[in-house]
Amino acid sequence: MSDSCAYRAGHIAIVGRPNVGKSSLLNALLGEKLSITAPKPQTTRHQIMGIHTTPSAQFVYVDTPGLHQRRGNALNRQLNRSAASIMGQVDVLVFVVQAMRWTGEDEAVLQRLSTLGEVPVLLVVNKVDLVKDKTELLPFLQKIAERHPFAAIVPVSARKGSGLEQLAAEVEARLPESEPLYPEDQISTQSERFFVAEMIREKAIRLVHDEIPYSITVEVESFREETVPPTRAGQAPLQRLRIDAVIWVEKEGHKAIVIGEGGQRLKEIGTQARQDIERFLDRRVHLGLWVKVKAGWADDERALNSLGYGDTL
Ligand SMILES: Nc1nc2c(ncn2[C@@H]2O[C@H](COP(=O)(O)OP(=O)(O)OP(=O)(O)O)[C@@H](O)[C@H]2O)c(=O)[nH]1
Ligand SMILES: [Mg+2]
Repeated sequence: MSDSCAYRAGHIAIVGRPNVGKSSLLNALLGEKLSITAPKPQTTRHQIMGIHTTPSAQFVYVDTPGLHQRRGNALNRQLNRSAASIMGQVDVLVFVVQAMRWTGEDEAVLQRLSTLGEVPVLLVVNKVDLVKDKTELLPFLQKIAERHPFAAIVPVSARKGSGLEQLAAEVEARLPESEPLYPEDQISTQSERFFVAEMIREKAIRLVHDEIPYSITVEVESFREETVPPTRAGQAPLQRLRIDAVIWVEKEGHKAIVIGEGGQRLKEIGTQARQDIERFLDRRVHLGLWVKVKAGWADDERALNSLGYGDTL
């Protein structure tokens, strides 16, 4: 018999079609904004690892790019590969769908999950805060339950924070007994530079509206300590982190959109991103942003690799 008090630790992949709230769910589970989110599909482009350690278990979550059916360019194919490759390597799968909305893309994700056999699949029905008449929820849950022998079905709202404790309990019960895999104060294995690039990308995606969100990527070029001399006698010099980053777009026309009239949009992207980065790193930051054109990067396997679109786990 195993000791029911033994420590548990393992990997959990968060999967689903684009825009159902996977990254929002990861952030809500961690209580920290780690993975970027936006009201647009295909926001997440990398596997994002987030570690949550409690006195009884260590949850190593992996948020993934939304699985989609459009064939698309090399970036689209890479996103699907990235999400699919992780599925067979984890202890628990969290399959996220949106309440009251079951689509062909959800069905396609479920088909993939069904081929994995042993790995328990928890169905998370997110955005229940949008369901006005809660009596509608039960028939919806029952219908999906018929499609697959889910280990459990948990309605949640990542936005309102409801259902998360029940979800964590269901996950924990299915993690293997193990010593913690990472130090208890570690929240990710990905670098600060990586998260900084993501925070800049989030603001760029959000502020360009529907114009060009997919053709944006961000590369942090330098990350260094900087001492700013005092402007007045008697003042102490200011210690801050200087970050320079490039926002890559695919076309000259896109560059003009990101920069905006009189540079207004780029300025706003920089201000909002800097605020998030300062909160994340808990220190003063000076952020320098440039917009450059790299034609066709999203359909060039080599360019994708150089921009870091590989798997992280
Ligand atoms: N009302 C409501 N909106 C939510 C909830 N969770 C996420 N959203 C919104 O849904 C949109 C998509 O959220 P994301 O977390 O970026 O979705 P995702 O599944 O990670 O999307 P991709 O990375 O593109 O696959 C955002 O506008 C979120 O604010 C929720 O519980 N309730
Ligand atoms: Mg996401």
